[in-house]
Amino acid sequence: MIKVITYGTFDMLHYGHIRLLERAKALGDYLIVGITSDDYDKTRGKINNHQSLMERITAVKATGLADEILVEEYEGQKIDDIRRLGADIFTVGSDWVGYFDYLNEYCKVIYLPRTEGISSTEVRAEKRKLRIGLVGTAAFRTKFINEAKYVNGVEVVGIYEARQPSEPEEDSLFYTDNYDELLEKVDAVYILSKPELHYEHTKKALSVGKHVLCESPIACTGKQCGELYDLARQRGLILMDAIKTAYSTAYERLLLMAKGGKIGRVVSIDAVCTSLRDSVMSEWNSMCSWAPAAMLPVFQFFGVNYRDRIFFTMFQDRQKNIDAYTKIDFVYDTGVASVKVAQGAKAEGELIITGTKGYIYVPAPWWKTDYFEVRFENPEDNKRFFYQLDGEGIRYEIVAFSKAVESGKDMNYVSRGISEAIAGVIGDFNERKGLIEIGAAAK
Ligand code: C2G
Repeated sequence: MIKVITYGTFDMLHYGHIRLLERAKALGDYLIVGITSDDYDKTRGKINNHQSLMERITAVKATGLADEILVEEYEGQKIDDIRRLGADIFTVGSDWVGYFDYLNEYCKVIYLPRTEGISSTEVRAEKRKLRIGLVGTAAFRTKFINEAKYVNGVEVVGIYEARQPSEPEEDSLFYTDNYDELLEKVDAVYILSKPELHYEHTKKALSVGKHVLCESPIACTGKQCGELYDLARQRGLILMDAIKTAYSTAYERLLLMAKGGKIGRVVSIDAVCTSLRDSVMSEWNSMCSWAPAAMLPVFQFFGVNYRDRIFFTMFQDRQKNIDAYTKIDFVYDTGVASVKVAQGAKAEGELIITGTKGYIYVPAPWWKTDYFEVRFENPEDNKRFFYQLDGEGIRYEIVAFSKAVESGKDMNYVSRGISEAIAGVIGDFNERKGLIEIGAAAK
């Protein structure tokens, strides 16, 4: 019996894939098909898959061409599989010519002519692109524009800001100082204006039927934030909180490990986010710049019903509500949390989750990490984890947003409850509720 093995993503299965599988099958008597896992595809830069692994497996199975299906999860697995399963022939489309010659050491390698004129990318592209408009000026606007280029089915088409930019980021983008004009030309907006404008910019977009991806805080009180989520739901629109940390695979996995009891019972979470910069110029104070990301692990692990919360703040400019440094202590029934955020001070930007059996350590900059460690009393038991993170997580955030818009289902990377809780903390800070001032303000 001649065993043939082939691999692929097989997203949005089309006749190019099927013809490959038919010819692969004809090379022998038994066809094994390896289908790439979502994680492995992310690692190799394929972030636009529309279908989950299970959907892709089901589609390949339905062709009746595969005698056996396996999941490809890591670089180099092909060698393991070929040896373990005794494959006689490895085959793949001619777009990979030369790439798999190294497998000749283990079995015969055959490249089959690729079917021209069809690809998963083209199938995905047939869907109308989601036109996104950017609202406001912020340092990371350019990052968003560049990251969106990696996402199929999405295009940034224009920018609204009160004053015309000195030099546009891209000639292809239209610029306007009229928000209504931008809203007429887009399907969705990404809001990165100064925090106190988020509520009105979001409300206006939702009111005219546009989906919203908004930098956190979405509003400056929990009540206003809830009102916006209600409006989005009533209008059948997506409102998503753009905390890029939530879209980092490493961050997601470390949280699952903490929840799964890997380090015992979690008693405290300590998060530090600092970056020395001119808050006044950027119009974002330390709290708005960093507290949403810093509070995310606290709220996602301990929840939002804390017993007590205290701010310790050193102001840079009290009148302008610019804090140079703020420490927030949360007290829960089952643990405590401390969040330190600063643009007028510098500290190690790490995240530590303390447990009764060990702890999770995420080195700086933890809020865009691809790496973390699980550490125990005996260092020999320590484990290290790495998960690819391209573009600081922004492109995955855009993928999640476009999928939510297409499916009409919020993927809940940042839940409504957490979004509201973040807005509530910002609101309490602005009203100085439970705030102890430290140090003398500059003025
Ligand atoms: N294919 C084809 N004709 C097309 C499109 C794809 O023959 N028009 C072939 C590809 O060459 C590949 C298989 O169909 O052999 C699956 O294609 P993809 O799902 O795009 O998989 P790919 O990313 O090419 O993964 O380790 C991964 C695999 O080796 C290939």
